[in-house]
Formats: sequence, structure tokens, C-alpha cells
Amino acid sequence: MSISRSGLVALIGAPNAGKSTLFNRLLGTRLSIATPKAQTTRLRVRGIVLRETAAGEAAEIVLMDLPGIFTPRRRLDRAMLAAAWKGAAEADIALLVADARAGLALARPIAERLAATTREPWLVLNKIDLVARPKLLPLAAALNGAAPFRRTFMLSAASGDGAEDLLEALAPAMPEGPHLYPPEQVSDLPERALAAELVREQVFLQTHDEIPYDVTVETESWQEQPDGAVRIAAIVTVARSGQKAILIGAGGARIRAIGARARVLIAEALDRPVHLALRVELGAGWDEDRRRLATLGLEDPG
Ligand SMILES: Nc1nc2c(ncn2[C@@H]2O[C@H](COP(=O)(O)OP(=O)(O)OP(=O)(O)O)[C@@H](O)[C@H]2O)c(=O)[nH]1
Ligand SMILES: [Mg+2]
Repeated sequence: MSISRSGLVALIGAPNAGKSTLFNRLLGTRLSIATPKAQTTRLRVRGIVLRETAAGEAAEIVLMDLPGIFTPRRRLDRAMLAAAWKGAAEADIALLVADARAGLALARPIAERLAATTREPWLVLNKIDLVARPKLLPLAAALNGAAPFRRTFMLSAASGDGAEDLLEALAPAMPEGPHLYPPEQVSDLPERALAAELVREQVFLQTHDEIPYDVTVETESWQEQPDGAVRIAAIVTVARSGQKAILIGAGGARIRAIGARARVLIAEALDRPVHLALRVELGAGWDEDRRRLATLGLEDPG
């Protein structure tokens, strides 16, 4: 009988390093939202890649996208940070994703802590499309001085350049064992959560300043329609009263634009027609509310 392999691979790094972009690239589908703004990812999302090794073994690579590592201020932030380190500790391989253009300062402290928390750290220098080649080697060397990285990769998650090499190396590095997911399953993210995330992505892209960080989105109802479409209602909660008016916009223009774009993306992701209704509400202090965070799968370590 041929050998089967299965392992958990965590993507850890500073905010905006490109973890979610890489996650989506390795998966071949856009499952985790990615935006130019820092602290986009809040959930621990798993995506499953099946891959045959050169030796003909069937490898299941369970990728785990994680929130970025940053200095926490709020309970939400602390919970995101705790989720990130817990993910790194659980994983068989922890990929430190470093923005090659941002340089050493952001990534080094994460590398140092990773050395103490994970069995098998690998380094991924991302965004090599933005950096002159001669700058990459010194950066890789410096980070390798901060943690005992078993392997180092240089790639562009945005263009896909180098991503294939990483998958090729990950597959045979997975521990021997049975697969955890049925072969057709791509993710552990429920469709309701994916819909809410795609709305939140548009809030990140279509608003400025503090608003993205002060917003959370929840799917409130999900109704199957006789024609095969789905009717989704989602609540967009803001933390401060002034933000509600800004998010709604003049005559409702902004929230309509957010909903229009999100609807198209949700329909693409679900591969079916979608009706989407958004409601904006004020939920002062939601980002400090333990129960609210628990519904996002986040837990404040205290
Ligand atoms: N040029 C270039 N841009 C990239 C690359 N990878 C990611 N980006 C961009 O970097 C920004 C951040 O990407 P994300 O994937 O959201 O970063 P992240 O590490 O998941 O960020 P958080 O979830 O906030 O921790 C986005 O605008 C991406 O398009 C890359 O290889 N090259
Ligand atoms: Mg992310």
C-alpha cells in the first residue's frame, strides 16, 4: 500500500506580509481575505491542498492562515495574537512569511520567538517582485541567524513565482498518517463565515482610517430560494456612533457599493446567485466583548 501523509502548516508573520495572499495562492482559490491594510485576517482559516510527492505518496497539506503579529491594544487584538501563536505551536511546520521589502525589523522578533515555539520553522521571503535580487540574500542570512530555519524560499505570492517550489517541498515533509478531510473538502470555513468575511473585505477596501479595524460582520440569516439562489442578510457592526453614518454614506451610497461588490464575490465563491442585504448597527465595545469574540472563534488569553 502506498504511504499517505498529512500535516498542518501554519502561516505566521507581521501584518501585511502577504500570508493570506500566499495561502490563497497555494490553495488555488480565494478563501482568506487579503487587502492592502494591516490586520486584515482575524480568523484561523484552514485550507486543504492535496499533492502527490515525487515518490508517489499522497500528501494532504493543511494550510492554516493566521492573523498577523502586532502589538495588541484591545481584547480583539490580544485574541488575534493568541490565535496566531497557538496556530504556530500546533503546526508541524511553521512558515514565517516575511515581506522582503519591509526588511529585517518587523520579521526578526517574530523569528526569534518562533524559534522557541515551533518544532520546524521554515522561512518564506515574500514580495520578491518588489525587491532587487542582491538584497534578498543578506536578509535571508540575517533571519536565519535569528531562528534555525530548516528551509528558505523566496517567492512572490502575488505573481505565483516560486509558489510551486514551496508546495513541492512541503508535500514530502508532511508526517506519515491518514488524511483528515474528505478529498473534496477545500476548507474548514463555513459558507456563512466566508460570506461575512467577503463583506468585511469590502469594508476594508472601501473605507479609511479606523473604520476597518472597528468593524465586524456576521451573517444573520441564510435562506435557500426555490430558484437555487441564496438570500443572505448580514449585520455590519461598528464600534463608535460616528462611524455608522460614514459607513452608510450619503443616501446609503457607501454601504450599497460595499454590498454590490461583496455580492458579486460571494456569488463567485459559492458558484450560485446571491441576494445580499446589509444592515449597519452600532455595537459599542464589541471588540472588548468576550462573547462576541467567541462567535468569531477568538479567545482572549486573559
Ligand atoms: N507586490 C506584491 N504584493 C503582495 C505580495 N503578496 C501580497 N501582496 C500584497 O500585500 C498586501 C497584504 O497582503 P495580505 O495577504 O492581506 O497580507 P497578510 O500577511 O495576510 O496581512 P494580515 O492578514 O493583515 O496579517 C496586499 O495588498 C497584497 O496584494 C507579493 O508577492 N507581491
Ligand atoms: Mg491575512
